[in-house]
Amino acid sequence: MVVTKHSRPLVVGGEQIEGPYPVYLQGHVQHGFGRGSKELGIPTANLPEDEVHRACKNLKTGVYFGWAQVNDGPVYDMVMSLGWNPYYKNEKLSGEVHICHEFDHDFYGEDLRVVVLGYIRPERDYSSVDALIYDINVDITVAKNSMSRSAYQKFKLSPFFRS
Ligand code: ADP
Ligand code: RBF
Ligand code: MG
Repeated sequence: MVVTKHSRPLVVGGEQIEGPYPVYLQGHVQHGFGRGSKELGIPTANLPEDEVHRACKNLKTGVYFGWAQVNDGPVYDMVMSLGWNPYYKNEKLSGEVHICHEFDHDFYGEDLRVVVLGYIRPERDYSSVDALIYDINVDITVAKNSMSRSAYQKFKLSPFFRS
C-alpha cells in the first residue's frame, strides 16, 4: 500500500481575529479516556463535560488553537481537539487541550483556562496511530505559526488569565 501524507497549510486564519473567536473556556481538568496520550508525547488535559457542550454551541467539532493557562502559571500555546475522536470511535464528546510546554507534573483537578482563537482542521479517522500523531505535530506547528501574529499575541495578556 502506498501511504502519502497530504501537504497542509502551515498558517491558518486571518491577520485579524473574527467571530466566533475569541471563545473562552474554563474548568477543572478531568480524567480522560486513559489511552496513554502522554506515552505518545501528546498529553491532553480534558475539559469538563458541561464546558465541552457550551463550547459546541459556538464551535463545530474539529481541531483548534489558542492560549492556555493552568492556575496562575504562564500562558502557553495550545492545540485542542473538540469532538468524537473518530480514530477511537468515542461515544462521548470530548474537549482535550494539549499545552505546548513540558510540565514536570500532572495537574488533574486544577484550574484550566483556554482562549480559542482559530480553527485548524476537521477531525479525521486514521489508518494508524502514527498517522494521527504525525498530524497532531503538524497542528502544533500550525498553531505556533498562526499565533505569532500580533492580533493573536495580544490575547496572551487578556485579563481572563490570572496574573
Ligand atoms: P487522560 O486520558 O487522563 O486525559 P493523558 O495521557 O491525556 O490522560 O494525560 C493528560 C494529563 O497530563 C493532563 O490532565 C495533565 O494533568 C497532564 N499533562 C502534563 N503535561 C501536559 C501538557 N503539556 N498538556 C496537557 N496535559 C498535560
Ligand atoms: N482524534 C481523532 O480521532 N482524530 C483527529 O483528527 C484528532 N485530532 C487531534 C488533534 C489534536 C491537536 C489533539 C490534541 C488531539 C486530537 N485527537 C484526534 C484526539 C486523540 O485521538 C487523543 O488525544 C488521543 O488520546 C491521542 O492519543
Ligand atoms: Mg487527555
